[in-house]
Amino acid sequence: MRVSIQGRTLELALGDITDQEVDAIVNAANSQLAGGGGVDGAVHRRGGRTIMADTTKRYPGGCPTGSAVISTAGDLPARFVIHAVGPRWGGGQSGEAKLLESAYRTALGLASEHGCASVALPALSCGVYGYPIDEASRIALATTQSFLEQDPNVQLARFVLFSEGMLGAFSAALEELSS
Ligand code: AR6
Repeated sequence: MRVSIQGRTLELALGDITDQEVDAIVNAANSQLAGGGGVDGAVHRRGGRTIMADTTKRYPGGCPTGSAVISTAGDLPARFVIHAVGPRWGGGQSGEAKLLESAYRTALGLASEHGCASVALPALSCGVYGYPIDEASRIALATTQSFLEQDPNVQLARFVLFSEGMLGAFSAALEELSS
């Protein structure tokens, strides 16, 4: 599914984010930038050691929840990896929605600052961090839509979802948002 936003494209795809041939892929990182499972595991496995070497050198203090940092993409087909730290779901009363929104907004802003025309994003916080998918998909898409409305550089934002179920949830949210 794909929508056009002032000539820019917001699309949904099923697949593995590490296969994406785009300028930047967004990683679902933790605040220590220590690596882990899910998207993070795949990024470091496929991208090789230079990604961790670069992030450790440039961001020794890690990255706060709700923010993002940028590194080399190592052996991945992308030019950059943007490590975004979404919140752990704790019931919804701990500012999770604002933190998830700012993780996406910061990641997209870094892509723009680095001249990226195309960005692939995962469903931040929807795996190990346990964020309810319906709520997370609405925040992810609304934040990206409003970013694309204002940003001059990013022409394509592609959410890469890992299962039919996730793709269905994101598709329903995107239909709701664009109706
Ligand atoms: N491509 C696209 N989506 C994927 C892939 C992939 N290769 N692998 C998993 N997903 P998660 P989080 C989906 O757990 O919830 C890590 O240990 C997955 O099905 O990667 O933000 C980090 O180090 C889910 O829908 O990220 C952190 O400690 C979504 O991507 C922590 O997990 C996000 O799942 C971050 O947890």
